[in-house]
Amino acid sequence: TVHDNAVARYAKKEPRKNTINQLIQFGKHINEQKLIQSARFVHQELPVRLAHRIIDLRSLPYYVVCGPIKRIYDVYVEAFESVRNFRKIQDSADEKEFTVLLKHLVDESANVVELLAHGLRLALLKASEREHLDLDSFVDQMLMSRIGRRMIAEQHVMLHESRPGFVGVINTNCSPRECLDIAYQECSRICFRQYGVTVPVQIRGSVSTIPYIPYHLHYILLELLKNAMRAVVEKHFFRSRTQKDLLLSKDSLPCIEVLLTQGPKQVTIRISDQGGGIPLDILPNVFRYGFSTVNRLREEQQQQEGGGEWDLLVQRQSVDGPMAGLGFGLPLSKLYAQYFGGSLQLVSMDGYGTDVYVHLDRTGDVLEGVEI
Ligand code: W6P
Repeated sequence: TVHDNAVARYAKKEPRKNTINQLIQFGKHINEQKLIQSARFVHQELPVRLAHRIIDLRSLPYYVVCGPIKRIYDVYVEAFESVRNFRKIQDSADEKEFTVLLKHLVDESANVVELLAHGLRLALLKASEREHLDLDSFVDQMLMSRIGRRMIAEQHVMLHESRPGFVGVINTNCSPRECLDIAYQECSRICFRQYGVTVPVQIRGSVSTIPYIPYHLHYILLELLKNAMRAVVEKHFFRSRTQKDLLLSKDSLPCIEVLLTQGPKQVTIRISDQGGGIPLDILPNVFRYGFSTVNRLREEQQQQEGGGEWDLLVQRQSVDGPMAGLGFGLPLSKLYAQYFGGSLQLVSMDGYGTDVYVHLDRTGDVLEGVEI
């Protein structure tokens, strides 16, 4: 068909990657001409990046690309076509219309992570009967690429708005400390709603600001704090209740300790909890997608034969609640950290607690979406 050729043609091109500093340099002192240039870049670049993912999706086994994953495929092909078929951007009117299209595409693909999670669990269930199936690097690639596509689309959209301290979605003086405080407040609220208790945090050290996309850092910190709080609460609060020990008071829950440090090139955020650590047999799997849920799902399916497997998966997701971790949140946080040249590492102290190290580049000179 026609778009098969187009996909192949675009997939021959390499994505054009930017650094944060290039994006800032381009986006500051924005004017109409630069907006047109920016739109032209996105117009050319999005189909290239989408084409690579469309090819990837086609290379998966047939039984994987059905249900939710087929829907992702359709969304990508439709996005590919609508961007590619947009007329050559010549003036501000074209640029404005193109920006509207980008906003639609960003909104329409909001549920892709969810679809991917459901599709993956289905695929792993099906595969377990036939073959060993490892989709981790595929999912890494899908999500890393998605972070990039959304970044360039949202960056263009946001270049229309001027916010103090921001160039598009980039905060030129993003404060890790401020981001931590905000994430902690939110996490504390979520935790209190779920468990009726919250875990105190103790923050040491200080760092200067970095050029960064606050949303990325917020996602990482919220996810890590949720995991840490959940571990601490479940170890120190519930266990003592079931053993009919004295109920621990809120104050006796061990703090989550956060250390902020910086060197010439990196900022480091270390988050330490005393939640008992991660059992050694599941430690190798904490960055694997959907691993922790597969067995649980299989049992559930055996109990509840009939009914669409889909509905079951969707329900399952919602009963886990907002504190549920170790599904997609941790590997996705790692990708966000790696996206602009950082990293995320986890060290478990068996029976005691977990340290997570988040390294972030502070130079702004690392290309987006570094190879993984
Ligand atoms: C745990 C498990 C985990 C994952 C990520 C971050 C912190 C923690 N703590 O027990």
